[in-house]
Amino acid sequence: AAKLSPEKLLCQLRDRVNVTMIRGSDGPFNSSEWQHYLPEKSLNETVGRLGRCAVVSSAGSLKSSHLGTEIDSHDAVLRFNGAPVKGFQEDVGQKTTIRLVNSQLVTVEEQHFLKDALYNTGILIVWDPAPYHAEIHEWYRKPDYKFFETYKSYRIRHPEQPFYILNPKMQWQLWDILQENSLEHIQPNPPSSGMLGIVLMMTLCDEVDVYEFLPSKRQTDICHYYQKFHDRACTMGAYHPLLFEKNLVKHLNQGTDEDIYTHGKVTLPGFRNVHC
Ligand code: NCC
Repeated sequence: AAKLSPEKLLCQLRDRVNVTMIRGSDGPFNSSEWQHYLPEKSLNETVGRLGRCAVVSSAGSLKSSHLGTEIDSHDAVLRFNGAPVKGFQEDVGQKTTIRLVNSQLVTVEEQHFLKDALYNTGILIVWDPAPYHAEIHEWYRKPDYKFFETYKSYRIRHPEQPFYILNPKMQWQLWDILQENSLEHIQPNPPSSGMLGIVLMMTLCDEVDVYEFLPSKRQTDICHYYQKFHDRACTMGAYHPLLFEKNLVKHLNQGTDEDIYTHGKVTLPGFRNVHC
């Protein structure tokens, strides 16, 4: 399998990865049991048209990066899971426009998720690993984590905060493209929150700067910038096909290698600026 050119690859991503949120009109969410839980406005209506966006990975290499001001200069900032800003502004900034969380966090860390003020800023989006190319109904009956009840509890506590459920179709549409563009066989696990978030922002923004997804000279075995925990798998991947994701993002980078080395920064075009 020969790798596609960056231009062709961008077209594939634009045309084959359908980034949508579950709407109240989508079965099985159109039942009385779900009435009023899903946001009425679409994500597009909620965020509007975004110019320059930043995606901030949770990597340990953000530590001592002093990237905070640069990150906050973007029109919108995407963060992941429990990644904090308080106490870390200097390195990661303080703006949070969207927070993408996995369903494991929402269920296993339920009490934190429902009570920690960290989650009350910006737009929340939750995603859950679905079976390969499963129909929404099949996934709904057997989600990887049973996060639906906690989702509803959160919506009752914070009815004004936009909180979406990512349509699980996109994870496998994206995985297929990852597989087609790598020489090795990839284990059939969904992409990481990081990769899902990058493609999400490419659909919403004119331009996307991604920080420390491709590690800079500060690369470290420390998993997160906010914890003392060491694990190489955080950067290289274990469950998620992280290494393949990073190769793909490197291939698409429109910035310089110098920017990767010094800032851990990759620049990608938004899909509305991709012409096929
Ligand atoms: O660690 P996590 O990821 O929350 O990180 C978010 C995204 O940042 C990128 N990353 C992170 C660390 C690192 N050293 N290098 C990186 O490039 C990755 O793209 C990653 O996706 C996840 O993807 O949802 C993940 O979530 C955690 C965990 O569930 C949450 O933090 C909630 O506690 C997973 N860890 C475990 O299950 C132990 C992780 O595997 C994937």
